[in-house]
Amino acid sequence: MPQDSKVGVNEPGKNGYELIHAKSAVFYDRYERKAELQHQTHYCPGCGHGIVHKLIAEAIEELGLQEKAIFVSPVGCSVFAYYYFNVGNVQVAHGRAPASATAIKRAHPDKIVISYQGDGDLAAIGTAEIVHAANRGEKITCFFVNNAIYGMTGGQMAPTTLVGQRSTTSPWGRRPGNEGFPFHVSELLCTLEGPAYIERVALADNKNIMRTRRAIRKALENQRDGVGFSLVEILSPCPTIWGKDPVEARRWVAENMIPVFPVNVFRDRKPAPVENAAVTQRPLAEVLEIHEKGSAATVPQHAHHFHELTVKIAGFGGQGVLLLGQLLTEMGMREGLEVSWLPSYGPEMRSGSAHCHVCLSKDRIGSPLISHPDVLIAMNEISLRKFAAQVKADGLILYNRDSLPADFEEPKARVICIPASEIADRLGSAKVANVVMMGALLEETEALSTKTAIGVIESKIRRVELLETNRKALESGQQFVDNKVWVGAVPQPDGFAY
Ligand SMILES: Cc1ncc(C[n+]2csc(CCOP(=O)(O)OP(=O)(O)O)c2C)c(N)n1
Ligand code: SF4
Repeated sequence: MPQDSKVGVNEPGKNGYELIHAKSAVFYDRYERKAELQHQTHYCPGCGHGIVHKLIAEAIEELGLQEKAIFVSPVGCSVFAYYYFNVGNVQVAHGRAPASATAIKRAHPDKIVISYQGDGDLAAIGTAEIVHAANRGEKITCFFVNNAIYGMTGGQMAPTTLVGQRSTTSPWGRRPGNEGFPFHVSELLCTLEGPAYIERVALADNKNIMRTRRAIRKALENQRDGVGFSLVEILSPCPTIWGKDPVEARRWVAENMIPVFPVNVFRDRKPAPVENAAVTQRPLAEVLEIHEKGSAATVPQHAHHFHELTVKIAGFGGQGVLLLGQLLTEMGMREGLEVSWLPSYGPEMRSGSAHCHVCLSKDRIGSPLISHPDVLIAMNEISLRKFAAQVKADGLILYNRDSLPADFEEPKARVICIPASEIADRLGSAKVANVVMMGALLEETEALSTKTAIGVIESKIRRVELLETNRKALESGQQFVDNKVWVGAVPQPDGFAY
């Protein structure tokens, strides 16, 4: 089905936040095929994906689900599924469709959420996602296209590759002693309590295609009727990688795949009683404490002198670098700004180096990645040396020491040295050095209000004595900047420097 060029609308949020249903600019507005290719897909001749697409599209149409359906596209040859289904479309990372579909379905229980995956996607990189979504009995529908190979990447062995079947990574043919046995997804999922319906079908001949058609329809009806997790495994030809013509490939499904992966209804039952004990669902906005734009909670009480303020916070894991970023984003959100927070840390998180990018903006934020921040908060020397040169020339660096390292070439950006860790120690908790820095940032930039900062801190910290230390830390950072000035400048009586 062609994709409508205008799928996006900005509608005021019914649940207390703004919903933006718009296609990312990286996608074609309309995917037009040349006149002679109007009735073709990008799939190879004889590929099973095209047939499965047609059967799913027919079922969606016949069941009247088009307006409700959300298709979660995988990584694999069917990566362009969103060009063929004129429904809601979400493209997800390799193997992650069941996890994303879970989130979408839970946020929108009235929608029909379809996870579409190949065998490399579902049974290799995405094994955990499908097993746990099935085990939780998520009320989604999964279509699992098993063509016994990685098609898109040129024919590597998949978990479902048959014993003796050649692939680029098993040129000798799959040997169980080396590569293990073909992986039986339907049988495996059938050991779990969660699934409501599991059937394996095959695109082996017309009779089997009709059976596939019925299974696909049933799996969608199940979701429409609120029945639990449904999965249809479809044995599917991949003529190109198998090195066969379309007719031979279909025959190969019948003669070689079905004996190993028997077609069967493995599970067909209504949800177990325990599933009926409804879990209370709260609206997403309420869980995330998101307030409707323009509501009293988000109307800025503070004048923001910037259009966009970008901050990079860097230091050791354990210095509260990531938390400081989260606090600033939360504050921005409470003051009605668009915000983003992007963390980055090594496998060692605690004690390893960590940094995060924070963006506060009056406009929607295109990318959370910040190459040249307005402000760098460097909690240690390594971070200063690593990131100082990235800061904009008219930017600001807050450095967690009382002076710059002797051999450090002063950057173009202004620098304020604040012994935040020492101040925090004096206050009785090394952990609040990040809040000292927050105080310094607020005082120097006036980007966000102190009142909001205190509100956010109060909502995050329950222990009274800790709360007091944090309040003092914020105040100390502010006072420090008030009384001190940046390196190399001449202090003035009013505390400002020129
Ligand atoms: C994280 C990640 N790892 C690896 C890849 C490369 N990759 C793209 S498609 C694919 C396998 C697809 O095979 P399958 O799911 O069987 O789908 P098919 O192409 O056969 O329909 C792989 C490994 C990727 N895109 N992303
Ligand atoms: S490589 Fe295989 S799975 Fe991919 S489009 Fe071609 S036939 Fe289909």
